[in-house]
Amino acid sequence: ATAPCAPRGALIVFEGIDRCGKSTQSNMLVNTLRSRRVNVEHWRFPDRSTKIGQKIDDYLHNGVQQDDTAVHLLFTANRFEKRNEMLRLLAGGTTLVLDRYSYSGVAYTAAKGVPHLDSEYCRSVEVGLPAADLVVFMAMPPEQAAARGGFGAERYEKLDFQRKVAQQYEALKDSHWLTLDATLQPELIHQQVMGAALPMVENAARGAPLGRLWD
Ligand code: Z5A
Ligand code: MG
Repeated sequence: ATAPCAPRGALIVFEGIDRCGKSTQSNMLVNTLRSRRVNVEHWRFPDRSTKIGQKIDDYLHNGVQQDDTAVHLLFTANRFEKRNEMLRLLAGGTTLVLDRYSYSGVAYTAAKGVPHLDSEYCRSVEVGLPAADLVVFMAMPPEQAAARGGFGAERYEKLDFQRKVAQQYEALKDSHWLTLDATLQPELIHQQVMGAALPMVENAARGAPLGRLWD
């Protein structure tokens, strides 16, 4: 067995199609962890506050055209520009809860069906980022997600496209994924999230090594 590393924070990621409840559940998780005195930060990707993030926002929100490969690499660069800060916080014992991460990067771009932008290529450019200890995947039929309202405001918010994204996510699942029924009541989902997240926080505090994408 490998020797344990230094205590660290856990990396917990929320993923799923639009409107499945990632922001709701990641907020609830952060609040409950804080109430239990866990040192935790809440981030989202894309991080629209950086220069790269502003370009992404222009593309998603403001109809600015962009080459598919270029925009894919902007999303990736937006994670890499935060990589050192992520590593520093985790090493210092802060748990990071992320609202979307690399899995969104792969699933949304691969869903476009551009020949050279397949899932394998999309994963390859994420290599070197820290891997999540836990991916909470919030599963829900795209029709039901669309019925929650708010679809149509941004570029990818179309039912057909969301179906393709859901298929891409299916192919990414690994042993770190917890798939939850996102159509349940928020409080019920939260209990399941807590049941999975707390052991990850404890493992990380005991020095479980941080993984690397995509080992
Ligand atoms: N993207 C990409 O292409 N490449 C990348 O690398 C990354 C992202 C990182 C922006 O994402 C876009 O960027 C996104 C992927 C792409 N594509 N699109 N479009 P975003 O995270 O900024 O936006 P979003 O996915 O559209 O998320 P959202 O609209 O913020 O949805 P959410 O956070 O999953 O859901 P929510 O806001 O928590 O809840 C939605 C509504 O449902 C709201 O009214 C809630 O009150 C309600 N809700 C929540 N939970 C429940 C339950 N359990 N029951 C009933 N109602 C609920
Ligand atoms: Mg959200």
